[in-house]
Amino acid sequence: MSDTIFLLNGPNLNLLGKREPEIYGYETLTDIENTCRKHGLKLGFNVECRQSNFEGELVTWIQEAREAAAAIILNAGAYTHTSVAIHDALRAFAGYKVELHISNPHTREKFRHTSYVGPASDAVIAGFGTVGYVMALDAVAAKVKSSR
Ligand code: CA2
Repeated sequence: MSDTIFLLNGPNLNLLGKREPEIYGYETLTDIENTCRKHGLKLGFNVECRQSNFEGELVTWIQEAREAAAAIILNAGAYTHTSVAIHDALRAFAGYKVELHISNPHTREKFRHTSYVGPASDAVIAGFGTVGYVMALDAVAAKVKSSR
């Protein structure tokens, strides 16, 4: 089984740390990705970090994970609430899948209360700020190791 975990971030998450710190915190996406790569190595995993503002690119990466990754951690950003294409791609991935959010969408506007990612995922982590990325890695690593 692959020792790689895909950490995928969707639209606008490249702006982390640069706007709306009261919601999303002060860490940049580069900070988060560096932390996750380092933490992943300690857990025995290579963490492949990618961000895209394009729905189709995220779909292509989820498809690529079928051959290249044991698990996917996905913060699909606003596509969480709209994308049947991402839902379908996740359904076709047999490994472990986590829906991740920095904020808790359920405490926010009503349009954020629907997720197309959650029903195609094994677990959801939301509302812990950027610490949630490390929490997701710990949980996914434990799950993948226990399934071997
Ligand atoms: O809480 C999350 O992680 C979200 O996935 C973030 C998305 C939002 O649409 C989801 O409902 C919840 C938005 C990401 C936008 O990120 C920004 C970061 C800094 C400045 C502006 C946007």
